[in-house]
Amino acid sequence: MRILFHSPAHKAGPWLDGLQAALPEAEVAEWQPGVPPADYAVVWSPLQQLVDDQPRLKALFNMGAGVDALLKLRLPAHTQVVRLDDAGMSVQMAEFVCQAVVRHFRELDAYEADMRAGRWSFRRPRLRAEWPVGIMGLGVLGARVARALQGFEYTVHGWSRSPKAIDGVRCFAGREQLQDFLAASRILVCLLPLTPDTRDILNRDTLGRMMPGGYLVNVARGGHLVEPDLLELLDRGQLAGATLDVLREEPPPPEHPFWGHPRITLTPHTSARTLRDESIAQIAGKIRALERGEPVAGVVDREKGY
Ligand code: NDP
Ligand code: OXD
Repeated sequence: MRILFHSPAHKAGPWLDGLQAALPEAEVAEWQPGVPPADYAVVWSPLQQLVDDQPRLKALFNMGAGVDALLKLRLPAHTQVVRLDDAGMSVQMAEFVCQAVVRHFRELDAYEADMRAGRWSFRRPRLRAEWPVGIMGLGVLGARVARALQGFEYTVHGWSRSPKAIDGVRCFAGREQLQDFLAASRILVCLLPLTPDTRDILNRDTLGRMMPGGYLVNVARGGHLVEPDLLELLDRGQLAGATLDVLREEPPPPEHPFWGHPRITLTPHTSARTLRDESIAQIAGKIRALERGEPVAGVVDREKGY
């Protein structure tokens, strides 16, 4: 069995060593144009050339949860696309979103500014019940985030494509319930996959339907947010601020208006990182299962796009 590795964003050496140690029966190599045909490839943002060069691949393992970059390629029908299924990401995402929500709700930025200015002053505590959190996407990550926020007794709503039942979470589903979901949310967390249905979903109209003075946390993909619309809503005071871990262009160009914006907290696509050991263990387990002819979790539905 031959396995290829390719990622412009990761150091190849440790991944190659780790995959080889986890699958000693396999021949593991870094992909180069023209290498012999392989059975599996472990990739992040691969080139079309890799797919075209490797027509016999049984599966492409994506080194992340979001497969939007991979699905832009022309892929043979017989090659399964398999996403990372948590692999240590959901706890990081829960931690990241909770800090963003808590930081805004508890006005920690304002306290920090006061302290820097030598001001020992208090603000009236906000009422938790007045800050319901809506989570767009109730999959592997969204469901874990919902659970974590419930631990701090926030009111949590969720929106997904198909109806869900999650203890203590008011669940909305489908476009027909999107407006009600937004109207019930004051903090909005985006954890949707980027698909033709969800591109630009955070825009003037949708964000404008949230409770007034709302707060946006986008930890999914930059393509979900219409960036000029966010600026307009911040200027109008319809939104109080945003935490953005993802942008349409990463990194953004120096002249991008989000750099240094007083009401936008930026992080460099780091809310839930791919953890090498967990990911290799998961991928190795799935390769062995596929070799035995067994189904594996995390196979992407190409029609749905996630
Ligand atoms: P999942 O595929 O497990 O869950 C996706 C959720 O979104 C599901 O609940 C799904 O609904 C819902 N959804 C999809 N399309 C629609 C739609 N058109 N309308 C309403 N709901 C929809 O994904 P994950 O939770 O694992 O990850 C979500 C995204 O987070 C990834 O695709 C990736 O883009 C991003 N991500 C970002 C990271 C970062 O570091 N910033 C790290 C990892 C992931 P249903 O349940 O009905 O199918
Ligand atoms: C992912 C990511 O999709 O890192 O896993 O964004």
